Amino acid sequence: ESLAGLLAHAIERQCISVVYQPIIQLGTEEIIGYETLMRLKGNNGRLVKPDIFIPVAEQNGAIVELGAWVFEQACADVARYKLDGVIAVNISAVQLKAPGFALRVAEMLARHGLAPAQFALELSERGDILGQSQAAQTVEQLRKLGVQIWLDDFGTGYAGIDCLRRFELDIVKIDRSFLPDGRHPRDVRMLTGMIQLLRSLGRTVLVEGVETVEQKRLLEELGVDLAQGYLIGRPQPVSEFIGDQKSEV
Ligand code: G
Ligand code: G
Ligand code: G
Ligand code: MN
Ligand code: NA
Repeated sequence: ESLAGLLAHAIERQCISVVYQPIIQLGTEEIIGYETLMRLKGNNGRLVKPDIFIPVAEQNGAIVELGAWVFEQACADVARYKLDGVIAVNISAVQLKAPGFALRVAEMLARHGLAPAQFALELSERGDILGQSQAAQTVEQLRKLGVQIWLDDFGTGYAGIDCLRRFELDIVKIDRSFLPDGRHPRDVRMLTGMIQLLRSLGRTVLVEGVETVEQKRLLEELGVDLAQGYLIGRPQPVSEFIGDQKSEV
C-alpha cells in the first residue's frame, strides 16, 4: 500500500498516535509542559518516520485531518488526566491555511472545557508560514482566542528574523542544529548571538535537541529559559507519564 493510502486510512485503522516530549525550565528543572509529536504505524507494524510521512501528508492534504486528530487527542488527554502545563502542538502551514482552522481549534477546546492558554501552536518558520496574509490572519484569530503562538525551528527558515519583527511570539524554539556538541568558539558565539537577539526582544527562549549534560550546562550558562531533548525526556505515550501528574479522576 502506498504511503498516501496509509495516511488516508490512518485514523479509522488506528495507525496514528500521539507522543509527548517534556519541556523543562532550566535552573528549576520543573516540567512546564510537553510537545506533542505524531506517530504513524505502517502495515508491517513499524513506525514510519515523521520526516517521511509529514511532507507527503502536507502535499496531499491529509495533514489537515491528521493534525486535527492530534489536537483532539491532546485535548482529550489533558481533560481526562488533568495534565498540568502547556501542550505545544505542531501545526503545518497547510493546516493554518485550511478554512475555519481557528474555529475548529476553538470548538475542540470549548468542548473539552479547556483554557486556550494551556495550548501552544508551534508554527515552523521553514515554509514561510507566517509570510502569507491568510495565515497571518488566522494566527491573529488564534491569538485572540488565547492560545499561545510559538515559533519552531528558529534559524532554519527564510523569514525567521522577519517573523520575530512582525509577530508577537510567546516562545521561540531555536532549532537543535544550532546546539553545538562541543564548545567550538564559532558555534557557541552563533548560539549566544541568537539568544541575545531573542532576549533583547523580550522573547522566551527554548532550545531543543539537548542530548548531553554538557549541552544542558552550556544553555544554563547562556541564560536560556527552557529546554527539551532526549537527555531531559523522550517522546512517550501519555500512559508513560501520567504517574508523574495528578491522578486520574
Ligand atoms: O519526532 P519527530 O521525528 O517526531 O518529528 C519530525 C518532524 O515532524 C518535526 O519537524 C515535527 O515538527 C513534525 N511533526 C511531528 N508531529 C507533528 C504533527 O502532529 N503535526 C505536524 N504538522 N508536524 C509534526
Ligand atoms: O521540528 P520539530 O522541532 O517539531 O521536531 C522535533 C523533532 O526533534 C522530533 O522528531 C523529535 O523526536 C526530535 N527530537 C526531540 N529531542 C531530540 C533530541 O534530543 N535529539 C534529536 N536528534 N532529536 C530530537
Ligand atoms: O534510546 P536509544 O539510546 O536506543 O536511542 C538510539 C538513537 O535513537 C539515538 O541516537 C537517539 O537520538 C534516537 N532516538 C531516541 N529516541 C528517539 C525518538 O523518540 N525519536 C527519534 N526520531 N529518534 C530517537
Ligand atoms: Mn516542534
Ligand atoms: Na524544531
